[in-house]
Amino acid sequence: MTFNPNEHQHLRYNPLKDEWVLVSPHRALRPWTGQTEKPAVEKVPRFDPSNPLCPGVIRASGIQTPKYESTYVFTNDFPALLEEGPEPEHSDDPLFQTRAAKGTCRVICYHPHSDVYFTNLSLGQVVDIIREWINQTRELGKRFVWVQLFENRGAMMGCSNPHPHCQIWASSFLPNEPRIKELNLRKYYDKHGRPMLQDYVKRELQNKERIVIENEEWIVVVPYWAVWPFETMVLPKRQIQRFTDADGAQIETLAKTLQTLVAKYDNIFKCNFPYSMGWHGAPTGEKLKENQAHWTFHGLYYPPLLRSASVKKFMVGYEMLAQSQRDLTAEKAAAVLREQPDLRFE
Ligand code: H2U
Repeated sequence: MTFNPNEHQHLRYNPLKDEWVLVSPHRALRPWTGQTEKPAVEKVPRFDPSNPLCPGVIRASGIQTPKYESTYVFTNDFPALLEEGPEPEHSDDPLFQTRAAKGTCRVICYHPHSDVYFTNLSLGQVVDIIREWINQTRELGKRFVWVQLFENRGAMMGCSNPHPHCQIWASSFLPNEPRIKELNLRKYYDKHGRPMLQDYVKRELQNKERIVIENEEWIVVVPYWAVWPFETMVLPKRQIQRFTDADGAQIETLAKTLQTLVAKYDNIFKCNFPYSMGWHGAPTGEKLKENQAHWTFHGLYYPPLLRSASVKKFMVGYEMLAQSQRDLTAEKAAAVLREQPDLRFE
């Protein structure tokens, strides 16, 4: 028998994380008798007087959310990171190391209406959201080494509020994911003299198998080393290191790209496809002055759904104790996404 990656077990390497994923395509047809979760309630009222993210409603802090008309940004009333506070003593004890942590957490409301999202907003309104993402990244990036913009979509991903919004946590330290990515991107650049993710874009463009969306400025791929069933990466065709480097053409095209990507996701199981998404670019703060040629700005979508609107992949057992494993190959997942219509089902 000759090896066929769509049928036979194998390992794939993630050069960004220096991690392996076990791919077991032969398991894809096994019967399922596990948990099924009710799809999240889809209908959300346009305005809910008890929702603190809606215009004019009083938040937990006692502050009134203003009657905003486009995007609206406020400091999280329950922030995980504060700008000021007592610092622990720096400890290099090999078993009990400690470092100081400072930062700030903000919430970005995308629009005053609760019943809108990328797929039913106009292109201009999505551009406004992206411009807000960039402005926040620029402003916080002056003071903080890492600015993490992320969105949890859907209750399945722990989103506590149905109003369209994302979060931004800026920190005085590099969190684990970017810290490890930084090391591996630098190692690749030092060895090959080119940014890893620009090489990766070129290779994916030649191969085409894992491409979900391609336009003049961006590609969306299910990465070769994907762990989540329908995980995707959004990558620029023209090298930029940070969100703040994106020009008008890249921003406009990104708006369209994200509208299409969300529509394709929602079309797979005819639901509001849950995910955590976010953006990674070169570190900021004191790193703004350093050469960051090894970094390529990119987006990451991590959706948990596996085989229906209610059946998610659990990262448990072998994943927790050994390493990530998937049944559906990245190529099959990309084909499923690619074949979905560009417009949302309703
Ligand atoms: P998620 O649903 O994505 O977790 O985000 C909602 C955020 O909004 C959450 O972090 C904040 C919560 O702390 N929030 C406020 O800051 N003030 C409020 O009055 C309600 C929610």
